Amino acid sequence: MTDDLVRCFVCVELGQPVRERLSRWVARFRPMAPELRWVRDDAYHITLKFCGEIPYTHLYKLENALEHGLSLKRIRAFPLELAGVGAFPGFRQPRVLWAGIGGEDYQVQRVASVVESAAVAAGIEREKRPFHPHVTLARVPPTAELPVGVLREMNNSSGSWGEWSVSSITLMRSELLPEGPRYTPISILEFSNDLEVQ
Ligand code: 2AM
Repeated sequence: MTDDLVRCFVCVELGQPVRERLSRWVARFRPMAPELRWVRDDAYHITLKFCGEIPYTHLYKLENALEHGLSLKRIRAFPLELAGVGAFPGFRQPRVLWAGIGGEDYQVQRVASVVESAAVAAGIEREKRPFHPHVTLARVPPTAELPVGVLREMNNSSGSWGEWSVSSITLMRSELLPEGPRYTPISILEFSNDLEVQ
């Protein structure tokens, strides 16, 4: 790895009460499945775009393109609900366990599409897979025996962790450390709260 590259992604951070409720719910299952790689609750987020390792010059371009895109598309604060659990690619052979979005997700889809365009404008490769908003809770190591009972219980007991107002997105640095990834905000891009002129 060279010094002038930065591994980063753009995400939505959770409202604190929602993060705490989710964390308390997850804490019930963690001791039942220590073989899973559980994400620390302070690292919970919804990834909008994973940029990979990019040169710092791209980072400045990305920040500018994000600001421009959010303003051009008139992105304003919107409510988002966190509800329900799921697994990638599915519960049969899960690799990732996640919490999902309740109700309509078109607002977050719209922000993700602004972010994708900004990233492409900044020279970052376009994502080919469809965007599926989620908060990763745990990863299942390939060698781990599947905690089928825990998965079933998680599935049966999940509900809504509440709603918060999304008023910004975060450009986050990710450092891969032996003890797990460390995420540090590089910049927080606030949505404009100008009133629409009727
Ligand atoms: P996830 O949201 O499903 O956990 C930082 O690594 C974030 O970027 C994670 O939240 C991760 O996925 C997401 N991400 C998306 N594509 C990735 C990739 N190819 N490698 C690493 N992280 C990726």
